[in-house]
Formats: sequence, C-alpha cells, structure tokens
Amino acid sequence: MSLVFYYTPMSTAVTVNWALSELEIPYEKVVIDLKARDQDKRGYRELDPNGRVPLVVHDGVPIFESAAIVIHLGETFGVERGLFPAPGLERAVALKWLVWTNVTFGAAVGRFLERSSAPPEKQDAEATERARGEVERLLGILEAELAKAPYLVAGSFSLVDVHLGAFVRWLSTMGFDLKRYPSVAAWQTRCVSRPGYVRAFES
Ligand SMILES: N[C@@H](CCC(=O)N[C@@H](CS)C(=O)NCC(=O)O)C(=O)O
Repeated sequence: MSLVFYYTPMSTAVTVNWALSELEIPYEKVVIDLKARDQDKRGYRELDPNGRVPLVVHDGVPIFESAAIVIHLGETFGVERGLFPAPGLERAVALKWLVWTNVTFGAAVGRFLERSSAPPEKQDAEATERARGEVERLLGILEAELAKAPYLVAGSFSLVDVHLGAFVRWLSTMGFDLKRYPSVAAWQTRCVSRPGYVRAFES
C-alpha cells in the first residue's frame, strides 16, 4: 500500500493530517508551500487540477477534496479501527455530517472570511454581519446536536469529529467565541485531548 499526503500547515489539509494520525497508518507527507505557489507546479496540477490542498495519492490514485479524502480513509482504514461506521444507517449519519461540514458549514465560514477580509474599499458591514449570523446559526445547530450526545455518530468518537472539529477550531482564529456554545466547546476539548490530535499537531 502506498499513500502520499500533500499537506500545508494551517490549511484545510489539517483535517486529513489529524485523520491520518488517528488512524496510525504509514504514509509519506509532502509539504506544499502555498505562498511559493507549489500548487501551480505542473506535476502537482496533474494530480490535482484544482491546485489545492489537501490531496492524497493512494496506490497511484489522486483524491482531492477534504471530505472525500476523509470518507475514503474512513471506509478503507477506519471501520476496523472503530473510527468510522460500517455501511448502514450510522454510515449515513457520518456522511450527513461530513457533507454538511464542507457544503454548508465550510461554505458559510468561507463567505464570512471573504467578507471580513475584504479590502477597506470593498467592506460591507451589513453583509459581513449577515455572513457572521449564518455561521452562528450553524454553530447553534451543532450545539443542539452535541447537547444530546458527546460525539456526532452513535455517541462515539470518529473521523467525523475530526473533520468537523478541525473546521470548528479554525473559527477561534476568526473571532468567534466558542464559549457561547458550551456543548461545542466541551466536544472540542474532548477531541483535542486525544493522543491522535497531540501526535498530529503538538509533537
Ligand atoms: N473544498 C476544498 C478546499 C481546499 C482549499 O481551498 N485549500 C486551500 C487551502 S485552505 C488551498 O489549497 N488554496 C491554494 C490556492 O487557492 O491557491 C477541500 O475541502 O479540500
């Protein structure tokens, strides 16, 4: 088995970095310097025509999009390790939250970032507040879910918590106060206390 992971710290690739650490499978890590535009180099574009991270190449097959990568890793390596549900309704719940992370939550965070980091002449305070409100509404949905169970799928930790957890952690760098969402904050603390997280980012 060969697995190559193209990674940039402080990017969407952190979710895959964390997932691989939880799975404890062997892989080769290649750091992509986005500032130096490594993603535009021909060899990289041949693997990922989007020119983005994360990317994994598994047995020669390139897979881009963080949610697709986490789903693939979960299905292939996670079930036997108790980190991803087997096919069935729990798998459906996992897919629901993984897709929600990118399509609904991540997109809303992206819209907020675009608004809040616009140059002064393009700032629109009302639109920025609307975008912030949408992220807060979605955090409210997550809060309600995590008030019912400690983790997102069948009450036990899985790669779904890794993926959504990594996106939610990103918010604390944007001025969102997670203490307003106590169940989300407690879930984050549980997730980042895991050896898998520590191995991925703090060792
Ligand atoms: N939807 C993609 C988003 C990936 C993405 O936007 N990655 C950014 C880093 S956070 C990137 O590689 N940017 C490089 C560029 O735009 O040139 C995913 O979830 O994997």
